[in-house]
Amino acid sequence: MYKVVLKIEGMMCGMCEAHINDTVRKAVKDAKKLSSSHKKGECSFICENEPDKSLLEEAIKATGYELKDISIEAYKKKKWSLF
Ligand SMILES: [Cu+2]
Repeated sequence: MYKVVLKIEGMMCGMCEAHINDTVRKAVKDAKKLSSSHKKGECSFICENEPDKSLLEEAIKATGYELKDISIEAYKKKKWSLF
C-alpha cells in the first residue's frame, strides 16, 4: 500500500476538488480514500500499487491545475491488536 499526496495549485472550490478527484481516479484505478482539499491545495489517496508519477503529472496537467509536488510513501494499515 502506498499513501500518495499531491500538491496542486489552482483549486478554488468544491468543483475543482471533484474535478481533481475524477482525474486521479481515472489515472490511478485502485485509488482509495481519495480526497482533495482546495484549502490545503492537496489531493491524497491510498493505493495498492505504486502509481505512475508521469501518468499522474500528465493527467493533472491536462486539467489546467498545476501539480507542484508528489509524495509517495509506504503505507501500513493499522491493525487492531489487543497486545
Ligand atoms: Cu473550483
